[in-house]
Amino acid sequence: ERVTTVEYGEAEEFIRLCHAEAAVPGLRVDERLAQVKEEIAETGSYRHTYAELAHGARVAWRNSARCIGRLYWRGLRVRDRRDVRDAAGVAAECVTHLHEATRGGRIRPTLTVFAPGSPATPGPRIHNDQLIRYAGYRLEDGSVLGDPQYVEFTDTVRELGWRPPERRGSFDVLPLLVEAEPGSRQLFGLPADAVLEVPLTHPDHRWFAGLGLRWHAVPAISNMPLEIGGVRYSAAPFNGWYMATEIGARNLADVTRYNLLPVIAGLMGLSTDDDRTLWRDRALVELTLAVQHSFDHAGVTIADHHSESRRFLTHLDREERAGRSCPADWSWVVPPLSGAQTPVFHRYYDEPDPATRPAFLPPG
Ligand code: HEM
Ligand code: NRG
Repeated sequence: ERVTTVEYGEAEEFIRLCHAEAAVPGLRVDERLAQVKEEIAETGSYRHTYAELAHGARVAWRNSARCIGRLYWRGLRVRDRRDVRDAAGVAAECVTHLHEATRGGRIRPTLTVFAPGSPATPGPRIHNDQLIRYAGYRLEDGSVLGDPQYVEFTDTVRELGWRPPERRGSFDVLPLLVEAEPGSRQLFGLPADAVLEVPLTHPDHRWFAGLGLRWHAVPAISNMPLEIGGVRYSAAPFNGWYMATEIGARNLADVTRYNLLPVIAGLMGLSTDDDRTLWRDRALVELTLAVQHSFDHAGVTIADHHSESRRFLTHLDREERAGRSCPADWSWVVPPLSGAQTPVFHRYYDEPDPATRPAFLPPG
C-alpha cells in the first residue's frame, strides 16, 4: 500500500469539525490549525490529540451508512494504542480489546487504534475481516466443514503454519494474521478466555440444542482502515453487539454460509420439497429466535431487529435536529427478516457519499 503525505485541507476540515461539534480541550481552533500546518510541513503528517482521535472515530461510526446501530455513536470507547506497531503488540492488544469489550457478556462498543501509516512506513494491518471467525475446511467430497466463507482464509493461515485442532469442528476459532512489516505476516492464536461463545438452544424445541450450534458473542470488524483528517489508521478494530438476524438469518442460514435451514425445517417436520410450504421462511424465524433466546439466556447483549430499527429512526430524528444529514444504505439497514415489519423499510435515505470523512474505508 502506498503511503502519502497528509493533505492539509483534509486536516483542516476535520479540526474545524472537532471544534464545532465536540469538547476539545487545549488550543483555540486557529492556533491548533497553525500547529497542524507546521507539523505537516515538517513531517508529512500530524498527531491527533486524544480528543480529536476519539471524536474522529465516533464520527466515522456516525458516517457508516450501512450501520443500523448508530444511535449510540457518542458512546464509543476509544482505546489509544498508537504507540503499538509490532505484530505481537497488535495481537496482544486485540486480545485485551476483546476482554474489555466483552465484559462477560455486557458488551461495550469499543475501538482500538494502532499506529497510523506515516510518509515513511505503512501502519500494521490485520488480515482477518473480524477478530473472531470460524475456520472452513473443504472436505474430500467437496462439502465444507465450518464456515464456507473462510475456506480461503483458512487455507492461507494453514500454509503459514496454523494447525487446526486435533478434532476439526464446525466452530474452530481462526488465529489472527497480522502484517506489521510489509511482506511479513505473523499468526497469533486467540486465547480461549478472550472468545466468549454462546451455545444455541430454542425456547420450545428440545431437539435444537442437539444440533451443537454456537456463535461468538462479539462482532469485531478488523480489516477496515479508519481515516480521520487525512490520517489513515490501517488497523483500528471495532465492535458493537450483534443483532440476532445477522447470525440467525444470515451466517447460519445463507446457502453460501452454514446453510442450516433444510436441517432445521426437517426437524420441524416441514416438507422441504416444495417451496410453497414456506419451509425456509418458517425455519428462518425459529433459528433467529433461538439465537436471541440463547444470547439472552447466557446474559450476552444482543439486539432484535424491531427495537434496533426503532432506535435507528430515533437516531435519524436526532441527526436531523442537529442539522446533519444521515445517509444510509437501504439494502444494508433493512433487516434480512421481516423487513417490511420494521419502520426502516418504509422510507428513503440520503445517498451516502464515498468521499465523506471521517470514515471506515473498504478493506484494501
Ligand atoms: C454494519 C449493527 C455497532 C460500524 C452493521 C450491520 C449491522 C450493524 C446489522 C450490517 C451488517 C451486515 O449486514 O453484515 C450494529 C449494532 C451495533 C453496531 C447493533 C451495536 C452497538 C457499530 C460500531 C461501529 C459500527 C461500534 C464502528 C465504530 C459499522 C460499519 C458497518 C456496520 C462500518 C458496515 C460494515 C461493512 O461494510 O461490512 N452494523 N452496529 N457499528 N457497522 Fe454497525
Ligand atoms: N454481519 C457481520 C457483522 C457486521 C457488523 N455488525 C455489527 N457490528 N453488529 C457478522 O459477523 O454477522 N458491530 O460493530 O456491532
